[in-house]
Order: sequence, then C-alpha cells, then structure tokens
Amino acid sequence: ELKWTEVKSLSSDLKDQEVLVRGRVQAVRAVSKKMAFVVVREGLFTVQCVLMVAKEKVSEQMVKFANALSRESIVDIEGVISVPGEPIKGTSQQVEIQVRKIYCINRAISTLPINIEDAARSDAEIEEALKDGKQLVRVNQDTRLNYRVLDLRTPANQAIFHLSSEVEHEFRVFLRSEHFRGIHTPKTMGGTSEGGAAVFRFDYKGQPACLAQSPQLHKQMSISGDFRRVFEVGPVFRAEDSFTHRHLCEFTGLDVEMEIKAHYSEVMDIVDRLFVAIFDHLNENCQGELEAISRQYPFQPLKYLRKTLQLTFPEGIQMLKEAGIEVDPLGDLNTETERKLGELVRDKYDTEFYILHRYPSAIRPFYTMPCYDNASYSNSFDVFIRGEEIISGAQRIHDHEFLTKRAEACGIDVKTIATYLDSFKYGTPPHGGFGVGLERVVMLFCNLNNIRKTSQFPRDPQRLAP
Ligand code: ATP
Ligand code: AMO
Repeated sequence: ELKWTEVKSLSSDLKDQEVLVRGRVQAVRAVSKKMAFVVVREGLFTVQCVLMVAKEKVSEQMVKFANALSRESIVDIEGVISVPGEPIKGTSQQVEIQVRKIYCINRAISTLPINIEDAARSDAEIEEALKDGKQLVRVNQDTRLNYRVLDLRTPANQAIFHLSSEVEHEFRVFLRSEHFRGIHTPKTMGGTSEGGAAVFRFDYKGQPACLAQSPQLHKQMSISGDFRRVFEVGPVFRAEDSFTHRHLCEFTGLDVEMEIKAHYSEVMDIVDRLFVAIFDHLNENCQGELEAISRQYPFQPLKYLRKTLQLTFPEGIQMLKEAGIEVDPLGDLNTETERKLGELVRDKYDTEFYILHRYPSAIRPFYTMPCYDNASYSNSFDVFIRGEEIISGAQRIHDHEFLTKRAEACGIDVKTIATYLDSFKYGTPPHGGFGVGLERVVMLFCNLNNIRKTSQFPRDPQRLAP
C-alpha cells in the first residue's frame, strides 16, 4: 500500500522511493509518442512528472492519455522519485516523479474562463513581456471574482487565505491565554447597533428586523452577564452604498469586550500585545506565504514597534498642522488625512502601526464614554496600518440613564434597543472593547490595494454571487 505524499514534501530525501500524489494538471508538454511531461500542482507547490515508454512499464497508450489531459483536471500519480542533474525550471520542487500510473479523478473542461498561470502573473511581469513585444493576458478583477474558484487557486490567493486563517487563529490563541471567553451573538436584531444608514433591513416573521452591524450591544450585555472578558469571530453586515477599496457589505469581525478596572488604556494594552503577537506570528511562521504574495503583489514588510505607539487625537491634529494640513480639531479625519498622518507617523516614529486615541465625542457612536476631564473628547481609539483604519474601540457608558440620554441625543429610536438599555439597570462594571475587520488586517499587512482580494467571496454593493 502506497502512502499519500504531499507535493510540498517531495525532495531528494525521497530519491528512488515510490510515492502517490494527488494534484491538478498545471501543464502538459508532449515530447513524442514515447514521452510526455505533466506538471502537477498542489496548493503553492508544483512537481514535474515524467512519462517515458519502456521506463516504469509506461505504454504508448499512457503517454497518449497524459497528452490529452486538460489543465486543472485532478489526477492521482504513482511513481518513483528521481533527482535530475540540472535544476528544474518552472516547478517549485527540485525532483521529478517517474510515472508508473496516472489516473484522472475529475476532468476539467478544456476551455477555462481563467488560465491559472495568467491569473498568477504580477503587473511587472506583464509590463516586461510587453516591452519584449509579447502580449500576456491580464485577468481583470471582475473576471477573477466571477470565476473565483479558479482565481483562488493562484499561489498568491492560496497564501492570502492561509494568512487570514492564521490571523484568526492567533487572535483566539492570544485572547484565550489572557482568559477571554469565545462567544456567539445573534446576527438578527430588532434595532441597529451602530445607528446610521448602513443597515440591511428585513422582515422577521412580521417584525421589522436588521442584520447585525456589529456584535456591539450583545458583547456589552455579555459583560452585564458577568462574562468579564469575551471575544467573537463572526460575520458583520453593512449596507454600504458606495464602492470603495476598503468597504464590504459583509465582512468578518474580530470583536473584543472586557471589564476595565481603572482606565481605557487597559483595552489599548490588549490591542498592543495582541497585534504584536499576530504580526510576529505571520513573520515567523508564514515566510513561504509572504513570498508567494510578494511575487504577485510586491510589498515591503510592515514596520511595527515592540511596544505600539499611542498618540492622542489632538497630537495627531498638531502633526498634520505642522505639515501644513488644517483639519477641524473636533471633526473626523477623512481617508486622505488619515493616510497623510500615517506617513507623518512613519517618518517620525518609524512605525506603520499605531493607535490614535481620545477622539472627539461628536464623531463617535452613542455608547462611547466621554473623557472625565473634558466631555468634548472620548475614551476611544482607532488603530491604523499604513495609514488606514483596521480597528475602532472605546470604553462604554455603563450608566443606564446617561446611556439612554446619549442614544436619544444621537437620534436613535430607543424603543428598538430597549432590552440593551435596560440591561444597564441591573449593575454593569466599567468596560470597553474593540472591533477589528479581518479582511482589512490582511489587506494592509500585505499592502494590497483592494479589500476584495482578502475576502474569499466578497459582497459589495453590486456583488451577491458567487
Ligand atoms: P468605521 O465603520 O469604523 O467608521 P470606516 O473605515 O468606514 O470604518 P469611517 O469612520 O466610516 O471609517 O470613515 C472614515 C473616513 O473615511 C470618513 O471620514 C470618510 O472620509 C471616509 N469614508 C468612509 N466611508 C467612505 C465611503 N463609503 N466612500 C469614501 N470615503 C469614505
Ligand atoms: P467600526 O464600525 O469601526 O466599529 O468597525 C470595526 C472595524 O470593522 C472594519 N469595518 C469594515 N471592514 C470591511 N468593510 C466594511 N464596510 C467595514 N466597516 C468596518 C474596520 C473597522 O475598524 N462596534 C464598533 C467596534 C467597537 O467599538 O468595539 C464597530 O463596529 O476594520
């Protein structure tokens, strides 16, 4: 009985041994009636399989069969590992399989809407070919997303979604080690949690309902339920109506909520240590993936400090002012000023990851705790990677009357969130937390230009399929 071997572990250590691998046909090269090469791909890895009549009992029939294999078909290959004298061009593995048997497990149609080798090219490679007078196919984003299962097979995409899974895993590992408990909150609600327009409404058996814009209300109620420290990984729905590079209508939220003993800096301290752990993990354990992404989408490694830089909002405004950019000191930063501040911070502090805290109260959600010393500011923060927001967080108001007043002042119909507001009548400790957009973390860590690249099946204002 032959054991399955992964393509990635095929090396000269296995010389002369028999192996059994499963993969996809990446390319077939017919040499003659008596010889053919089949490049087989499994994830990020490829290996050259050689069929030669007279060797390993290969028949002309088998060579003919191999020559007729369509790209992307699934094949099982039995054979013996050999090590050629010269380096093998175009495959990741530096050994060959001398094929004994080849089975086609599932045949792909012969005209595919996307050729994986085209989809895997970098812009630079395409430009380079143009200079040599060669035309290479450029696969545009809509084609990629329409035929996403094919597009997902490129090395860069295999690597992107590996990183995404690692970020989520490290999020859980770190928080569990800090005694946070994983929870699940409802995604159907009678009211909105973030207020505003960006909400999907639907009919819940005759009652007006919304898809959850965040786990905000229920994660806070978990604190009222004495869960003390909680986290959730789950879908978040936002009925965004504009088309941007960083907004999806459905994304994966990584949410945290915790009791605060004395100061909202306790929450920022978790952000600091959590993200240093996540970034370290990616850099230490995902080298192959980072290289695969870089080959198609070149980027510089993220600059971050061992202890995350914290700046106050007024300090940020001052830095912009000194650079000649006047912004409203009690207003919000826009995409452009956020990015500019990111550049100023990078140049001054040598970091592309930082926390901006003490935001003006007027631009934060109703549940945000104002600063004790000056109510125009709040115990809140945003966190940025390369000048773009990945996290919002804050200490929350835990006094029932004050919270209700703030909700009313923000124009929220308090009837729709009555059970949430009421829960603060029964005693709730001071608490705070934050929400992270998973797709944004991966996008910005790798300096990708569009959030659709880090969502497996993105949902935007126009796209509801696949
Ligand atoms: P959050 O949901 O935390 O607010 P966000 O990244 O959408 O995340 P916003 O506070 O909504 O952040 O927006 C920050 C800035 O980004 C806004 O001041 C605005 O200038 C810009 N912005 C937000 N949404 C859009 C959009 N749909 N199109 C263009 N710019 C936008
Ligand atoms: P906020 O609305 O800032 O805060 O959302 C938190 C984080 O979620 C991500 N995000 C998005 N990602 C993709 N597409 C979108 N349309 C989108 N909107 C937001 C961002 C953002 O930083 N309840 C608060 C969090 C808290 O205070 O705990 C909240 O939802 O990365």
